[in-house]
Amino acid sequence: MTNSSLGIVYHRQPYEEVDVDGKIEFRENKSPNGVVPALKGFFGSVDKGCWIAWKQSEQEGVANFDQRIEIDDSFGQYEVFRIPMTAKQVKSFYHITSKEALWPILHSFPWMFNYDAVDWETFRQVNKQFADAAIEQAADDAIIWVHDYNLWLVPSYIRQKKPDARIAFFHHTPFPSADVFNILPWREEIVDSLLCCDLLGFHIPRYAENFAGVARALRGVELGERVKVGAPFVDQGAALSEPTVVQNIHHQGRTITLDAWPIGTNPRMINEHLSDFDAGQKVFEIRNEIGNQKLLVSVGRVDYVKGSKQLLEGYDRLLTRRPELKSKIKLFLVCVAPAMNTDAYRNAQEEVERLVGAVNGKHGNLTWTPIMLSTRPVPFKELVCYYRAADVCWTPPLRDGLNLVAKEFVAAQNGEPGALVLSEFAGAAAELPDAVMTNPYSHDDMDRAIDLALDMPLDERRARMDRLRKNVETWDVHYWADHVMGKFKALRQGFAQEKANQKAA
Ligand code: GDG
Repeated sequence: MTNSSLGIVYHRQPYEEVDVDGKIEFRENKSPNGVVPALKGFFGSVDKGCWIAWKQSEQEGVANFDQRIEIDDSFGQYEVFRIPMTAKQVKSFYHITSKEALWPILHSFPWMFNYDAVDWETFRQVNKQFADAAIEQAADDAIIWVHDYNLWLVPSYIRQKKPDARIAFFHHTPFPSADVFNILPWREEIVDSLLCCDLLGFHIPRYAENFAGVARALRGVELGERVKVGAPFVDQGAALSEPTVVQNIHHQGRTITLDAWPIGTNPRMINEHLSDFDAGQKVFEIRNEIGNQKLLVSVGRVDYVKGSKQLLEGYDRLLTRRPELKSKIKLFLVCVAPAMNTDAYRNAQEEVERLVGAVNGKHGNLTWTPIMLSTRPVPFKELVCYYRAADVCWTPPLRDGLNLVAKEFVAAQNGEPGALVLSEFAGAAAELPDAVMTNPYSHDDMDRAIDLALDMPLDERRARMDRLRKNVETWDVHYWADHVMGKFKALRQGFAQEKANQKAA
């Protein structure tokens, strides 16, 4: 039994395991971007931290590896507790239930919802294993911070065994409206579990409001104070804007704090990479190779929610509508193939490859290829060079919790006058109003937005990028971390007060 003061419950391990001559070494992730480093950063501010994740094993419930390991890296010292899970459990819990049933609902794609393959009992069991591990690792007054929808049931299992636990939860995805969320046949069990939390975090006010609506419809919870939405959010007029947001929910004698605050990126780290001699060379090489063409970049995982199909169709229309752009423009598309071997993801990848082939075949010639596609991950240090060299970053997800790529592009431009074309349905749109907004569901609007970005006068591009950069630099990953730590502090104070009141009574 350990006694961590912060337990992060996230399904993936926070490092890379490398086999060096038969000995396993734990190394920091090669990509210093995304969610994992943002979360590891919290270990620098607590006495003792622990991370709970799963690791594949041969036999159910039996670990053929050390379950608990100590990590000492640039983020600090912390423990990692690994839950053994068989390939069959991972397939059922993650690839099927999480990705084929829950993900499409969260992203408002109900027609992709695959109910028949779901084994809810396995989903429950896996969530219970995570809850048990968290209870075992965490000190009595620890904050247990659970991440994302694949661990939705963890809070209720913790609360059942440890009624006075301090539980926080963060959603990285959108939270849909009740009309869509209620398609889930397990909706009550999920909402009851989320109502076991003390703090529920979302990227933007719209998602917090959607959750409040679901909880009110299903459980008749009482909504607490509503406040006006302020910086960094757009409070009206945008697809994801909300003028006010509810602060807390009261249910069965407990108060659940709702928090809407978006993760940021790390502009300092990005610009440190870019100030390396090698990075400078790479940016120079990219620009040299591109010559007088305009470079468009688009980066993301292969996923039907990310809008790659809409992007490629838009690019095809652009080259058809404006043939004078041929040989004057190039799209670098990073669409990393998923490890998942499910129909939906295989189809999405095949579609991207087919469309890229079709556009290159239709518009390209011996000396000019309109699209350069990478389905392999590009090392982050190289990726930021493309962000810096690009004229336009085209990010048209149909739905996205936030979208860190948009913020990374802005950070990497560091004063260069590139244009960001961003879907109105990415959470980041609620805090980056100076992007060229686009509605990926409308051909006309996609066409308007890419034309606007390509033809925008330098002064306007510069002015927009300056404002975008100010937002991204102000509301960065450190700001997010301080914000969350502030919420944790308030939670701890609330608990201490409650205990004092109980004692006095
Ligand atoms: C989920 C939510 C939410 C991508 N290709 C490469 C690469 N990446 C990195 C990017 C960025 C990260 O992956 C992607 O982050 P996003 O936020 O864009 O999207 P998701 O992976 O879907 O993340 C999302 C996020 O959680 C945080 O809460 O914003 O809405 O879906 O950091 O740079 N990195 C490298 N090579 C690549 O080829 N090295």
